[in-house]
Amino acid sequence: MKRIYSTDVRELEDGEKCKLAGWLQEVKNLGGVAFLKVRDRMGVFQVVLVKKEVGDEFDDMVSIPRESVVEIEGKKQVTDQTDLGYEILPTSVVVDSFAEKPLPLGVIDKVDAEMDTRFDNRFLDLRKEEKRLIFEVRNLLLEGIREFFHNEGFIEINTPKIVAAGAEGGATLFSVDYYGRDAYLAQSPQLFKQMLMGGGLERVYEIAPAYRAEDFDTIRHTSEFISLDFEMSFIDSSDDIMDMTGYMIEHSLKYVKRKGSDKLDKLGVEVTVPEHPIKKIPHSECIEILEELGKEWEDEKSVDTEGEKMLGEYVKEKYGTDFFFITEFPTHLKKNTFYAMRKDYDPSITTYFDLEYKGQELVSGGQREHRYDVLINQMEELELDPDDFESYLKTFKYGMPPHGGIGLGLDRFVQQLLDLNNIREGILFPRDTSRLEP
Ligand code: AMO
Repeated sequence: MKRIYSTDVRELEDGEKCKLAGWLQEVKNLGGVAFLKVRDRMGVFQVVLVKKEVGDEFDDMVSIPRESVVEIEGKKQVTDQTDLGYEILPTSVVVDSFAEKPLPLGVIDKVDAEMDTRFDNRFLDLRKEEKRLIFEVRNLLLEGIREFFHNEGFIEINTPKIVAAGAEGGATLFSVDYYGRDAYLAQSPQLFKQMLMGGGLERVYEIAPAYRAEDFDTIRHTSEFISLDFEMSFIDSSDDIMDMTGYMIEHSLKYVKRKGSDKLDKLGVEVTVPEHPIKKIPHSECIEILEELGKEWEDEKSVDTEGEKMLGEYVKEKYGTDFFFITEFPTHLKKNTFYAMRKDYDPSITTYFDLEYKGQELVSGGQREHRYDVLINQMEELELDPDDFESYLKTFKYGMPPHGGIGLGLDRFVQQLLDLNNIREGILFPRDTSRLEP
């Protein structure tokens, strides 16, 4: 007999035979009768053991340790005593694998264990529905994003994650010994995306890991994150990139709402989709707003983590939205972005922007400088050696279209979407300053 899910049993007739399987969540032994609660991917079903009918095996069955994997064959019995509206009267209960006692982590405990214990035992942690659902929603988000790019004529690409030079500056590079040569883990696929614009691919996107040796632990940084990047050619300005970003966010959030409403309900999350066009606030104006809100700076005035939070609340209150762009980033604040196009009327301002979501940076991007001479000047100004970027720079010598793109932190998207208090909650196996296993 083929195994079916607990929810499929609803479709069966009263008394019909079926085979189910899952993890034994709980045993309630009342003496003459016992109830086994078994959990599969879809929910929890109840198996009724009547001692008179089961015979000698009854005692073995009621002593199967919690979280063992069991297969049950039997027949459906309609009842109003369980949420699913039925229970199973078994003809056989087979243990596929016994769970050791005690469990390092309680699966049905109401109170969560420490984060470290949970991540050390992630396989058990994920047996909790509210943890597993995060990844079901994350999957829907990815489906929605891919559907959007497909509709818009983008192709999905894969670029190297072992690279010769950093795209985002030296401070957060992870070194790799590459057959005796110096190499690094890629911080961003940006330079490759740009080379593909030189290659005539015009519209590309990638969803892949990016690596940053962040030397501090925060609730929004990890050493390995999934970067969603797109790049497009023949743009008029960075407005085209912001529009595309906004439509992508809108499409993917609508997709999640449409396909995952039951999951969002269970997680108690309401998703709001941004209206077009997403509000744009120039960086200088953000500083003025923060000054009015009473923010104080120790160093130079910029939108720091505290500022982002304050602006997020301000925009939510004033415009009723979770999203806004910070535009026109000053050149000197985007230190490593030698590739950023600057405003023609004022080179101290770039065409670069961030997209903020619930008071946290989600996206960074802008229009790239595609003119070879200007690019070399900008590199020299930042004291970068063009020789280190030779294979990248070559692309600009032989015909490069105006282009731009973004990088979006997918894990942050999940974090903010589901109001998770830590980015790690939305990552299966997070990597940070202390965690390398599992
Ligand atoms: P940036 O460095 O701003 O831009 O990164 C883009 C987005 O990636 C996410 N992010 C992170 N998420 C988790 N942990 C981290 N350590 C981490 N670092 C970054 C953020 C951020 O907004 N090359 C540009 C993109 C481009 O212009 O195409 C870049 O990587 O959500």
